[in-house]
Amino acid sequence: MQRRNFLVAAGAAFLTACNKVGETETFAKLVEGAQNWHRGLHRSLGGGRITMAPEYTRAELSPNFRGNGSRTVGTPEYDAAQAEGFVNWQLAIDGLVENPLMLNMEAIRALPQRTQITRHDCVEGWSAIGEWTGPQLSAILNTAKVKEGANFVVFHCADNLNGADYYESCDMDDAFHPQTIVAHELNGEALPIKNGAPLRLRLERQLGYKHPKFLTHIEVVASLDDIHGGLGGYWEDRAGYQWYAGI
Ligand SMILES: Nc1nc2c(c(=O)[nH]1)N[C@H]1C(S)=C(S)[C@@H](COP(=O)(O)O)O[C@H]1N2
Ligand SMILES: [Mo]
Repeated sequence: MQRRNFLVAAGAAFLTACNKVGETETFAKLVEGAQNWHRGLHRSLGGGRITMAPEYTRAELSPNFRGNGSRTVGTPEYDAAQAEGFVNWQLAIDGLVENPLMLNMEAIRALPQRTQITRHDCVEGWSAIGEWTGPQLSAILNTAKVKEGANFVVFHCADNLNGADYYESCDMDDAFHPQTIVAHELNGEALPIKNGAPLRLRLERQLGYKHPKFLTHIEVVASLDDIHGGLGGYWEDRAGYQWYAGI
């Protein structure tokens, strides 16, 4: 699979483009969601360009995908959840949505799945190629039905790193991007602890710190001002990292 950039000129062209990346099933839902979210419809059908992150082959997989930052959550609750294979792990979706959701792992796995082989680039100067599987965030958001006025999606995590809860956020373009998935598998296996078990976001057009691990709660908001330090992410609040970390 090579890099694909495509120009979206009309609904038909969008459908073709979606078929190419295997999005047939979610296309109807994507349009439905975009209609709920008028800015999305405008951008996707009004001549905007959807840029895909490069995808790779299995031959290019890194033999070992390292764990960075929090390599576990390290609480008794997390250890207990791990001991039972995360069967009772819950992902909450709320905020500016009509139908707040509480999804367990079975529900996450029951959604249409996307698998993608991508390169992860950390600002600390290392990269790794991994194969990630999980539902598209768009499918989850369309089920929850995003309300008008939503501008950002916030991702809350179970881990506390040096005294602060890890969290991240993205705009609605990235939230509804086809490659933005809630991954529960790496290289065909359940997500390892060090890589964020049981759920971590893949936000493929941005740097490593924008891929929150140990996901517990997805919150749709109008503004990031009142979330933790107000700058949209753990590293943004603490170290001045860019909120939009495009690669
Ligand atoms: N919850 C949580 N998510 C996180 C981090 C973290 O410390 N906690 N570190 C980030 C950083 S800086 C990177 S590079 C990647 C590392 O992902 P990996 O452990 O799968 O290599 O996770 C990101 N997501
Ligand atoms: Mo990183």
